[in-house]
Amino acid sequence: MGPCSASLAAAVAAGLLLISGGCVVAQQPPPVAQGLSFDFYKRSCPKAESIVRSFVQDAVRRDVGLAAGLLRLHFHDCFVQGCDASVLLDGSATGPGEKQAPPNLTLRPSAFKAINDIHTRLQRECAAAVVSCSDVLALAARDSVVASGGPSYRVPLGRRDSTSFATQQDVLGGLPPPTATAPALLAVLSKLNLDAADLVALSGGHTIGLGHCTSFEGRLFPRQDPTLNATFAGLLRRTCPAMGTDRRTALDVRTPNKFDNKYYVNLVNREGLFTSDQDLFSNAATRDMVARFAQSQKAFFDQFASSMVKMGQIKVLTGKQGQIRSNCSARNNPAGLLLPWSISILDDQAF
Ligand code: HEM
Ligand SMILES: *[C@@H]1O[C@H](CO)[C@@H](O)[C@H](O)[C@H]1NC(C)=O
Ligand SMILES: *[C@@H]1O[C@H](CO)[C@@H](O)[C@H](O)[C@H]1NC(C)=O
Ligand SMILES: CC(=O)N[C@H]1CO[C@H](CO)[C@@H](O)[C@@H]1O
Repeated sequence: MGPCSASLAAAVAAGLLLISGGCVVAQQPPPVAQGLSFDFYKRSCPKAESIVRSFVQDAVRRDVGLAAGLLRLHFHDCFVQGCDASVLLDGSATGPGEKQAPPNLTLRPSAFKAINDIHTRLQRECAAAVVSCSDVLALAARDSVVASGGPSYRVPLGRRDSTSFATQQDVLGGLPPPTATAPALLAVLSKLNLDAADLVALSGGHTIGLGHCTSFEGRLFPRQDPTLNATFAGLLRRTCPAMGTDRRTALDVRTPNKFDNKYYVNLVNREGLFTSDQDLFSNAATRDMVARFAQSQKAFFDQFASSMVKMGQIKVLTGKQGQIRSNCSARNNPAGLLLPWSISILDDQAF
């Protein structure tokens, strides 16, 4: 058995193939974090993956924008305090939580609702509190990519949900703004053990979905960003005629609802919507990879699949850490802990 057949076996096992010069080589699959596994719910909830998949397929058929909403929700979850479903929590112990921080103002309410609906369905199918909300986020993101025409990949499972809130500071520190340049983005990602290939591929998530004028108006007003394709800038000005316009436009001007490599074709044509997108082509460290993905959808899909598995394992809680929430929007009521309302109940009983 030569090196090609050995790597073929590994590649088939990982579900990732890369044809190169007649020899099939494996795109090195990212390692699976300790405590996670591909068959985590095999016994406790064997239908978990198919339930999420059919829900997402149906829901995206009805509302194509939901796919973008679910993909972005998983990204925001993972970049803030790790993939622990903290993004789903309403409020916090001391005031507004992760959901209420500025970058989250534009997360789609329909995506939060879909996660809760899927989780409720899973609780009905399997025992309560078996499948974590963070695993539902990871699966729903993958199935949204597939439902939009993108690559499939296997998702390691077994994440547990946070018992602690992320603060607004955590959100602002974890999520780079759309005005960030490539070096700034690389710095943010390197803290999460993600590299330049991960940055370029994951940014390709902007091949679907919408952005508000306020996220890129600095490239139009007061002066037009000279790196913006002038024809494209004219188009944007029709949607966003002045600062502060409350409207949205496609992130991918060519194929707004299809998960494909056109995002990179846009960048080559200087039609990236955000500075954080366009600078990937302006910057020498990432430019060649953008050009490669613009040429080869397969190269993009292979790297995207691998980078999503990496992103999906950022600071995961496993084993006895965290909890499995029974309501994705709220932490479980810790048994024996006196909450303000339980004290008042005791008061009523003349405690
Ligand atoms: C690299 C840094 C990133 C920055 C600076 C960034 C920034 C943004 C901004 C500003 C928006 C639009 C918000 C609005 O105006 O409504 C957006 C939307 C979106 N982002 Fe990112 N993003 C980044 C990475 C990612 C990653 C890694 C993914 C997923 C793999 C992703 C997926 C999405 C999707 C799908 C949307 C559209 C959401 C919708 O239509 O509801 N982004 N992003
Ligand atoms: C601007 O966009 C148009 C339309 O996609 C394209 O034909 C043209 O080459 C672009 N210009 C530059 C300088 O990239
Ligand atoms: C889940 O928790 C949220 C936030 O506390 C609450 O508003 C909602 O009613 C809960 N849902 C269910 C089904 O109990
Ligand atoms: C989707 C979501 O929860 N959005 C919230 C973001 O924060 C604002 C301001 O606090 C809330 O009003 C939204 O409901």
